[in-house]
Amino acid sequence: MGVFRSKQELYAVMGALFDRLKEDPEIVARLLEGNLVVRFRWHDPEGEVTIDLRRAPITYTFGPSDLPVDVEMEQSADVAHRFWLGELQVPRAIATRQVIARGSVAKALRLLPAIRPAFAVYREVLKELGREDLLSTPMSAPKPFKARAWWRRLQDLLGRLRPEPRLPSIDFAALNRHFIPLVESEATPTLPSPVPSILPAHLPDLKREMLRRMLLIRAFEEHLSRAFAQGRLPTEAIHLSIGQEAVAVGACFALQPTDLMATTHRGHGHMIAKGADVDGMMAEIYGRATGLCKGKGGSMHVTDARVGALGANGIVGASALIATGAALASKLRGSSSVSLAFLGDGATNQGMFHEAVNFAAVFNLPVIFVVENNQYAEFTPLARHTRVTRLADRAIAYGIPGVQVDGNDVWAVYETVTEAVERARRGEGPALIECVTYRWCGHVEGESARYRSPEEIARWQARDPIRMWGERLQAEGLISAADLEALRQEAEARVAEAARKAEAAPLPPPESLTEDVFAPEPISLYRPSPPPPATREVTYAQALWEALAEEMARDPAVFLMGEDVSHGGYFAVTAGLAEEFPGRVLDTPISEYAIVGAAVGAAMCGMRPVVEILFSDFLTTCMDPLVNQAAKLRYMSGGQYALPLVVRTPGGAGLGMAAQHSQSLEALFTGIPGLIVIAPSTPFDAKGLLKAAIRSNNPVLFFENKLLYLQTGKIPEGEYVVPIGVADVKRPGRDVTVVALGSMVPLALRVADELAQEGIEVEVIDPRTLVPLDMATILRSVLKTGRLVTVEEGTLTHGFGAEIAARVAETVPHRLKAPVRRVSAPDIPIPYARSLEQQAIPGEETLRTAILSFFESVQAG
Ligand SMILES: Cc1ncc(C[n+]2csc(CCOP(=O)(O)OP(=O)(O)O)c2C)c(N)n1
Repeated sequence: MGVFRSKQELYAVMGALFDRLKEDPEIVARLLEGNLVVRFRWHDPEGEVTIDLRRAPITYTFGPSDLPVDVEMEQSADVAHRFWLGELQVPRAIATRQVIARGSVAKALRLLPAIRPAFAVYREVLKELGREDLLSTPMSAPKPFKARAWWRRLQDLLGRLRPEPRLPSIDFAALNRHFIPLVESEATPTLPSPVPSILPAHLPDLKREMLRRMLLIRAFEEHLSRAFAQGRLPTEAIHLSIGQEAVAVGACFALQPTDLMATTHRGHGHMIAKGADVDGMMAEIYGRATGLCKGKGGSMHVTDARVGALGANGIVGASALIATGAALASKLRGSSSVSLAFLGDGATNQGMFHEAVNFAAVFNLPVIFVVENNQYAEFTPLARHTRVTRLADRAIAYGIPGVQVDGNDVWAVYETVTEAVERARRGEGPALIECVTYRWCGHVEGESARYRSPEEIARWQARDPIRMWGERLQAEGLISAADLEALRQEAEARVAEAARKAEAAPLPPPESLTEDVFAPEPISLYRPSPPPPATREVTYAQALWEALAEEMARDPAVFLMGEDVSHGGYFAVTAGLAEEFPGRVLDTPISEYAIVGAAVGAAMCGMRPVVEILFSDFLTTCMDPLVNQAAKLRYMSGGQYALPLVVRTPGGAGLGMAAQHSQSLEALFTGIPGLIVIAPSTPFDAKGLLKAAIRSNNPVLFFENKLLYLQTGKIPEGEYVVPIGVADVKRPGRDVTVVALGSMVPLALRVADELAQEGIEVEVIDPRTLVPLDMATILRSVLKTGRLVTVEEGTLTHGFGAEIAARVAETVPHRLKAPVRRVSAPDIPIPYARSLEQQAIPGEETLRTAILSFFESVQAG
């Protein structure tokens, strides 16, 4: 028997208490807010009371009642007694099954603060009833910890009788495994040093070398054509440039080894002309470990950084942006190197091309755009993809020189490009050169489409650039017919040797699969360390400003670029930096492709661009440079390039800017391998993580929530960085884990503080870095609490919460006491009207309800 010896005694005490409570107007008013019918069931002794909190006066009935009950709590009379003494935390009692709750428990728990004054009343009632003994008597009921200890003992016993399957032990280090190599060295990865020029200075030799190189390209591609037809290449995408060799050789021979070149899917000729290693190229196209890109790029992406190549590229138009970025790097460094982009006639209809040329013109960059007009964009002839008959005229729109040249005349190409290169080297800016030529083969090997007449092909083959150049050299007396034949045989032998080596070379080792996704990073940027004391109060925006200023002062390779950044950008984050760092804060045209694309090119050349995309919604207008270039070029090049760039961008709703200026797109980008994604929530983290991001050797997408810009918080006085890939436990707690992103972190902390008043201890975790994710910290918390809520401003489906929930579920399915709750915006665009916008963004109430729902019984109703 416990504290109450009989049902009558229990009813007498509770009745006296309820009578007192229903006379207290303040308590009554608060209780009526619940609009509930509550039933308490007691056992030991058994009894029950139904209390109607729907209207005044409050009524209660001991024993059976027909009232429709909203919530029912079942417990021993001793537990009830401890509750009224104020000694019991109800949510924890529910969690430990001392109280069995059914129905609208979350709603009922909200009444807890209202009932708190009743604890004093209960003590008075006990005194009035002459039961002072119960105030001081040690409880006969087991205390919670004792109950748990008893439960554990029982489990042990049962376990011995019928051993439970053991949970697999958790490898926390494996949970945080990522593909970023961490090294002790702080050195910045650099491009390999350029190989010395192999171009002869003596003009007749140079002319002969042009012929040799064109023959080599022809032999190389003829071999690929045969190998493809025989099924010896591991690809369905081989784009040959047979018939266009004069463009490749004429243009590349106009460049120095330190000049840079970016090309397209049809880039074999350009690469060989620039001096790429033929064995390495062949092995790459055969998909071998000895390939220039270790078998990760293939024909469309082959590259050799040692010869100043910035890669072939599978995205039509991308080469223009990458070369522009390389030229920007050259200009910022005060270097004399020039860059050159090859692109097709079809690419001149690409937005990337137009943004690149305009950008290059505006900044007067040393870049040459060589449009290789081979008459077709895939199967569509020039006249059907543009009304511009002379593609060189496209230059007029951008105020730069545009020249058309016979692309089958290697000397004409060479002279024209040389002039443009010298002009660019003198600082006179970009030029566009249209080389009119023709491809003899299909767009892609194996092509069956018939869109060209045999007569048309024959007409162009009659102007074979190699034959024409050979005849000219013979006419100039520089070679004989026998020399020509010897050169042809030499080229074929060279290619045959490369093919033989490639076929004998090993396949890439399996372990190389996950290598080269990211460049090596200094381990210091990832190592958790105790944070320095934060003493100085600043806004989030000010913290970002300090990070930018400090890193610009620290590293001359860092520069800023974006729309109106010299004026501070839309949210004034960069204000004043242009004055402090003249020439290193660049206001760009409204060209998001160009902003990020040029950052990619500049980063490949060793700069550390930090660009601002005005609103994260506009990331959609630079998806290619981010997703296909920044995130992929290291991997596709087999680790030849590093891409140390940061894209800062404000996101989130709350400013009445509707669906195209309010999205939270963080989750979208976490599924792109090769990108680091960061979303800090405090000034401390914003500064420390932005500094780490700028020092990172990899592309970082840095989300800043607009509503946080004016939030204040303390930061340390001196130098610090916040480690990448390390989550922060913003508030410890035992009962529920809340993983909150960005703007949801302060909200989660407010809710956690409130719930603490009601006895629920919420642990709030801010991952800070979404990629790489510190899953170990999240999981350790979930193992402690057994309950997980994720809260994000983004939408539900495929949200970040989904990923966390899935990872927790697959790692510790049996440790969750209840299913994971996800709090997010609904799957809708963000609306304009303030009331609707507020409805869309997760608020405190939604989060609170999600947390409290854990304490509702599953047998509700
Ligand atoms: C952005 C993009 N759109 C479409 C394609 C598919 N595609 C590959 S090559 C090609 C034709 C490109 O024509 P052009 O620029 O004239 O170059 P060419 O193939 O003639 O060398 C197309 C449409 C692509 N790779 N990238």
